[in-house]
Amino acid sequence: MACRLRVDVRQAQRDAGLVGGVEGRLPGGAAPSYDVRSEAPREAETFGTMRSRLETTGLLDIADKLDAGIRLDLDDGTRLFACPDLLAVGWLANREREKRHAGQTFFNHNIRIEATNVCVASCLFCSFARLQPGDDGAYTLSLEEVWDKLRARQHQSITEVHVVNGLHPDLPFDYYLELLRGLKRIRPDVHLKCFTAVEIAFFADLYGRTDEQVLTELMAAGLDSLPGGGAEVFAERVRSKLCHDKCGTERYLDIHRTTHRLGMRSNVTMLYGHIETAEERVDHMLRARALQDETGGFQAFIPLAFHPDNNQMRKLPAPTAADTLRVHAVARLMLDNVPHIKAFWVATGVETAQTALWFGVDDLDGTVQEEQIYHMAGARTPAALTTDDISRLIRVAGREPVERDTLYNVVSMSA
Ligand code: V47
Repeated sequence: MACRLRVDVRQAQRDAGLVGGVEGRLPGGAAPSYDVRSEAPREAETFGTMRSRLETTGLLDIADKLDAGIRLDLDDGTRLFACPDLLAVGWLANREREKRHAGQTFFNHNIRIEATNVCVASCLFCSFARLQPGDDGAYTLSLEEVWDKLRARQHQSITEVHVVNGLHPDLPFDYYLELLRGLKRIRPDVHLKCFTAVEIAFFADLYGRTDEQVLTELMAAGLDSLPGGGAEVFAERVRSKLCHDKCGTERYLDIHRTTHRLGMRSNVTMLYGHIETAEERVDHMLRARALQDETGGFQAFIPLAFHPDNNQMRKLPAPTAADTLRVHAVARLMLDNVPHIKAFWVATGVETAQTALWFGVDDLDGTVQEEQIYHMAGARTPAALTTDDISRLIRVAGREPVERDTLYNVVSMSA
């Protein structure tokens, strides 16, 4: 359906309640001014135009639901994915973003450590894992090598270390406990966001503990929160095809439930742009939303753009920028109870992440030094960004940079 883009300024002003009784006259008799210096008519114009545009694209009932604080459901979500008017979807998401955060855009100063890529799981999308310790490209860092990565950055004001590993069959549990203790010895103030729920499940099975025991022991050693990795797509159809031999959806969610009960925060991700349908994307978001209703422990939802290089799904094309913008926007609209929608710039590309700041996104992750999972899967994004780079990207996009720590305490507003 074609969009009606012509601006009916008078109708817009009437819709927005800005025009008094006399046709075409503002209260006091002044003719309406469309000068750039006059904000109210321009706002009214935007509002009225968007209402008619939403009506044309069939999204007006969704806009009304959002205004009334009524939650969107599976059908609403799939319609948002099907709607050809990407800007209308983005406009709705941006409204929700601005209600929560105005123009503020968060990021942190973090490094990534991937201590081993040896992994017993055979996820089709993964370019990072090596099945056996001796396989070409397989590596496992010694604890000293892990700690050296943080020591080498003593001069940097890093606030977070994000650790993600393969599922290594032979390392003792002590390796992970010591890894955390050592990082805290080097930088007691640094936040350790380590091990996906999939790794927690693997540790529990390998070392004969419950998920809760694993989490408790890791917390005692210095773990502060869990990253959102390993969620992929919750729908069983997709999960059984992509990653049948790792922790399933219910256990993933239950580990986050336990994490929150133990007092830690976590994130939740969604790997998109491969074989999943729009319904499965929305279903994924709804399952995350349901757990968030129970616990309130998720800080951010992070859509992760699939990268096809060097893995078993390499015949698939990578998701387009338009799809990326839409996924983030729909996430903002569906996940009314998750405070932050993060664009992981390493995966989306810097330019698309920057644009997404007007499509529901309020967080850009961080400096992400030393990332490998995406770069091995063909990401052409820089190896890292500085805090100055990120601040500039945000400012140039017309948003306000806020350096945060992992728990969203403000580190610096003038970053
Ligand atoms: O779980 C692996 C994904 C995840 C590919 O919590 C791939 O703040 C695309 O979870 N193409 C790990 N994605 C990264 C992760 C993450 C990233 C940023 C922030 C946070 C957070 C968490 O990377 C895996 C998997 O879903 N992944 N291979 C690939 N070829």
